[in-house]
Amino acid sequence: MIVKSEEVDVALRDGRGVVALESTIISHGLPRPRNLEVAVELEGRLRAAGVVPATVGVVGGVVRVGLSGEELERLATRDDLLKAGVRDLPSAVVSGADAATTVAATSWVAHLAGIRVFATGGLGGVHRGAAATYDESADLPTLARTPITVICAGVKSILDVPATLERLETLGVAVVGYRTDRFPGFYLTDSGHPVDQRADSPETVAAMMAAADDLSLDSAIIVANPLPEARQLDPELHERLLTEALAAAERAGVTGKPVTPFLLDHFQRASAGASLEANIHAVRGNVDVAAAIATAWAKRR
Ligand code: PSU
Ligand code: MN
Repeated sequence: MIVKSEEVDVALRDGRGVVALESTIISHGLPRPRNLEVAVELEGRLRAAGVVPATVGVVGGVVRVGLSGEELERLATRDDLLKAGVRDLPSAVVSGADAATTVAATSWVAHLAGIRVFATGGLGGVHRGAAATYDESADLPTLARTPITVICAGVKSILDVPATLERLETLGVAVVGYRTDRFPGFYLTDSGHPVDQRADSPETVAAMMAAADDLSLDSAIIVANPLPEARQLDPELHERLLTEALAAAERAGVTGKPVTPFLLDHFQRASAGASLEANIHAVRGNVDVAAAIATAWAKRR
């Protein structure tokens, strides 16, 4: 059901560092042709850091961990690609579909494959107005029951950030600031909210993972890694884009799964690419931290 690439399989058997990557960020989160370039670049960055990349996706109904260049290209260029959360996986398998996996589905599949570290851009979370719409990403409950360490730049500012932090607390998911006491705001260095756990080295994160195992916890650890201030989106521009994007989504009546891609796309077009550069920079930084954590984790074992 889950097929690992040869490279990933050998690395896991040899106890080498492996880092999972999601495919929704490629198919639905970044515009073409940048998306494929970034997907290839991220894999190269991990290899250069001495760890093996394991991009997760569904190709022709096969759930794959570690994609070939052709498979990556197929997921990056198909127009009608499904965005699969965990609940969508069985139907994608049975219908032989191609699908990109969200943070939730990627986490779950990586865990099943024996991978402990996963790098992405931003997590899904609680949407604004969720008290009325109930729109909360399945990323949250899935991370509550999946023992994986996810390195991200926080959650998109398009979400209700404090509500998302509350839900993570309720769900028992640890949120650790990486060299910071502030929860990052994805495009921004600081979301305006604190975190109460902190790690200053990859070894500390690996030690937390080991402690979580000793305590038989099966929830995820989120490592929140901020963009450096010099790379963040101008906070005033950010505020304006956010107001516009939310209004545009409401006018267009977008609800459900397309909400996140719609808002991200609006940000990218309205900022003439500035938000895209911040987004890509954040993912790169997360991949680098993930490589260091995966290496520290591999050394402990
Ligand atoms: N954050 C990004 N880019 C993305 C996403 C999040 O910076 O493309 C994707 C992730 O795959 C995440 C998903 O798991 O959006 C959440 O979607 P939803 O809100 O529909 O659960
Ligand atoms: Mn949703």
